[in-house]
Parts: sequence; structure tokens; C-alpha cells
Amino acid sequence: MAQFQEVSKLSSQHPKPPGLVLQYGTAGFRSNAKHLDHAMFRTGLLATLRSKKTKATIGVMVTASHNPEEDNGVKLIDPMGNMVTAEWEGYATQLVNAEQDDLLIVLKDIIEKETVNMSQEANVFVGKDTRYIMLTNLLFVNIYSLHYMVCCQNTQGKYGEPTVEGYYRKLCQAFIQLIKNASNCTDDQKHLSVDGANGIGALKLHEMESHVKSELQISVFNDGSKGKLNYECGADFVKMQQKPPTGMEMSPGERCCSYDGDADRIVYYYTDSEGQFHLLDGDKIATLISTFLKELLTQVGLDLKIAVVQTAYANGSSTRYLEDTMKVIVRCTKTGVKHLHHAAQEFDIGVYFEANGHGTVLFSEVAEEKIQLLTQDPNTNDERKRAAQLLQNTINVINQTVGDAISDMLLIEAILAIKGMTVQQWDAIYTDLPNRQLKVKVADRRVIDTTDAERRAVSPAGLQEAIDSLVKKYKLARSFVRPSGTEDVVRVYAEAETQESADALAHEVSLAVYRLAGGVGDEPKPL
Ligand code: G16
Repeated sequence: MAQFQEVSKLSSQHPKPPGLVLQYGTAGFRSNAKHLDHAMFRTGLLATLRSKKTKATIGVMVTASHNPEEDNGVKLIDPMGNMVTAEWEGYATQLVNAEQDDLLIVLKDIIEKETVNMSQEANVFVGKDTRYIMLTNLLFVNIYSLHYMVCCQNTQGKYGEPTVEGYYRKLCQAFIQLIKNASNCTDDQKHLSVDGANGIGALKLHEMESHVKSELQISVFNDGSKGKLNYECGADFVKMQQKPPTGMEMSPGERCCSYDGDADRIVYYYTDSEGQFHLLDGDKIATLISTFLKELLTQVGLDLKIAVVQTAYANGSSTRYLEDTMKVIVRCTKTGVKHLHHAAQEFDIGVYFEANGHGTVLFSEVAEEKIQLLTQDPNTNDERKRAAQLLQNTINVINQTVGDAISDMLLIEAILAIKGMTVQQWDAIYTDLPNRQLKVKVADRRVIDTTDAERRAVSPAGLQEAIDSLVKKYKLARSFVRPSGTEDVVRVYAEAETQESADALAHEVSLAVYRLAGGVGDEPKPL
């Protein structure tokens, strides 16, 4: 077939480096950009098959998000704006790792297994962040909210208008409606400093600013005009280092936030009058949002099941607060938005956030219908109607296809304003247990296998036993290890009663990983 001959010819222009094996990981393929040319080309091929198969628009997002500038990555987005299914992730891995001569065999195999109608038209949206792209034969649409746009396109506009402008309009209108419920906001409360991680979020914030200017004045730092992407700035840096990004002007007590390179994560922070840094991460965001929603549900008198979905990285204090004080259902899943999203879909309202600031809120169709009916019901009293309208505007301000920093930020800002809450009061809802995250280099991170939502290691032999006995040495301690799905490292997490204990535990567990899982380079040093 001419189509296959063409594929064969073009693919030879994007050869696979011999021996290179890539895995479709936590968020697609990620590696040093110079290893990814063939992966980009082949993911494009798979996207067209997925589009033909689903008879819908598919998204291809070219980004390595929080990774350093020299890395790149690519992931597929399904028709409703969420991540592609596990089965197609498997096809992606097969296709990207096929040797040049086998490429057509693998491709035909997928077509046959999935009974793809090759005469069906394909439609693919392509998005990218600000990274340098080496592909020249693809037309890139410089869009940020690819997940949202794919979903809009496939719901014939029901979810919104599939344009960047339409996206801002929807979000900002809902934000303005929400903020009308806030009284006596001071100029200080209306101001927010944002670290754009020198990535795409800063550019998009500038475009959006005019829509919300009357209610929110934003100062953008690390806007890409001089600094390097994610370098000593951005949500990942701030969360991991537990300190402010460079390039940010902060006054004591001032509310600030950081996005990551592709603006799908957000964390908040401030420094107090003693200069101490306070981080409000994804766990604190989930708590703020779920408290707000739970109060509104009580006011409207709707019996909707609300849950918070976290991962093993969630601070122990947050889980305890949510379960014991707020009495909400808490679920723990493996790392990766796709897992949290899936778990959140099981509830009427699913609030999901990774501690690193990745997350959103999902409303079931039933929940949306009940809320909308209440806003229109002439017999609803004013208090219930106001609460129903707040819920309705929350649905409109949040990006339900996948978390994104701008949409999350607008909801958080609205909640703080409505509740008349300062960032310090928000921070005081519960106190985080001191914690530490480290990375260990090993020869092959796949030797580590985990279970129980990544909270326990089943291989290599002896590792979990070693972690268990180290954890016993410290009060309120917890630790786990897992292979990263986006970087070539093993991640180590530890929390304990004091920062010294958390640091010591993280170091000791890192040593255990290094010794039992084939560490390379120098042994981890104490902090
Ligand atoms: C991606 C995923 C996140 C995950 C993070 C780290 O984030 O989308 O769900 O938490 O990688 O994953 P890992 O620990 O497996 O490396 P981003 O912001 O880089 O897309």
C-alpha cells in the first residue's frame, strides 16, 4: 500500500538509535531530546491510528514538563482530554522500540488487533511547551491547554469553545462570577506573584491577564525573557528544595505561587517575618478545595459523595486531617495523573492532587445535573441558590480534562477571597510533617518493583525489610522508594517528626537503595 511505503520512507529519516529502549512512563516518553526524534515521529503515527480507531480528534503533547531544558517528551491525549489508555501506552512502547526493519510489521499488527479502518480520516491536535523542537515537518499549534481543546472538539463545543481565547473566556468568566461573592478584598489580597518557571505558563498568563485584571493583579517572574526553563525555579524546584525560586521578589507574608515548565502544576508559598519559608503544596490545595466544596454541599443540601485522591507522596498530616477532621473519603493511587484521574471518576466529586501540585476536580454528570437544577429551581431559597451557583462556577473555572496551573490558581484565588482567608490561615489548617525527597542513580531502575500504590517494594530482595527497620528508628516516620517514570532515577521519600529525622531517614533509605538495587556513581552522602 502506498501509505506504508511512504511511512517506511519517512521513518528512515527519523532513525531509531540502535539499542535504545524507551518506556512509555508516568507521562509518556521522556529522555534527552537528542534521543527522541524517532519517538516523536512514531508517536505521531500512533496518534493517527488512535484517531482513526476512535473516529475522534487525538492530542499529541510535546513536553518534558518539569525535566531540565535538554530533555523532551511526548504523550498522547485521548478524545475526552484524558491520558491515552494503558493498552495504547503498550502499543506506543512497542512501536517506538521496534527496529527500523520491523516498524511496518508492528504498525500492521496494531492495525489488525484494533481493527483500524485505514480509510477513516484522522485528526490530530499537536501542542508543545517552550522547548526547542527539532522536528520541522510537523505543523505545531502553540497551544497550552491541549487536553481542554481536544475535549471541546470531541464534544462539539459542549465543554467549551476549542480555541485558546475560548478557554480563557470560560475560565475568567467563571472566576469573575465566583469573586463577586467575596467582600472587602484589600489590594494586597488581590495581588499575586507568579513564578512562571521560564516556561509556557508565563506567556499564557500575560495573554490572560486582561480578562481578570479588575479582580486579580498578577506579577510574573521567571517569564522566560532571560532565565533557563525550570532552572532553579518552577514548582518542582520549589517543592523538592523547599525554598523560593531564584528570580522572584518576595516580601514577608506575601502570597506567591510557582508553575512548572508546561504549567500543569502549581504550588503556593510565602516567607514569614523571620524569613522562614512555608510551602503550600498539592496536599494543602486539595484540603482547601475539598473543604470549600464540602461546605457548599452542606449549604445546598445535596447528598453527593466527595473524595480526595492522593499518592504515597501525600504528607501524613494531610491524610490524617482529611480523614479524621474533615471526614472525607481518601484514596491512594500510584504516581501519575492518569491513575488519580481514574480513581477520582468513581465519586460524585473527586478532588485529586499529587503533592507536587498536579491536580484538578472532577464532577460526575449526575452531580453537574443536580447542581444545575438547583440554580434554576424557583423554590430554592437564596442561601441554597447562592451555594449552588458557587458550585456551578467552580465547575466552570476548573479544567476537568486534566489539572492546569492557571485554572487551579483561579479557583484557589477565588476560594481564598470568598472565605476571606490569608495564605497564613490556609497554611495553618494543619501542619505538615517534615519530609525529604531524594534521588538515587542505579544501573537499571526497573529492578525496583512496588505494590500497595507504590508504598512497598517487592524487589530487590531485602529492600523493603531494610526500609521497615530504618523507619522504626524514628517517630511518626514513613518512607518508600519507587522508580521514576520520567527521569532515570529511583525516588526516595521520607517523613518524620523532625526535619533532622526526615533527612537522616531519607539518606539511610537512599543508601539501602544504592547497596541493594545496583547504585552507580558515589554513595549518597548525608544531607
Ligand atoms: C509527571 C506526571 C506526574 C508525576 C511526575 C513525576 O509530571 O504527570 O503525575 O508526579 O511526572 O513522576 P515520576 O516520579 O514518575 O518521575 P510532569 O509535571 O513532569 O508532567
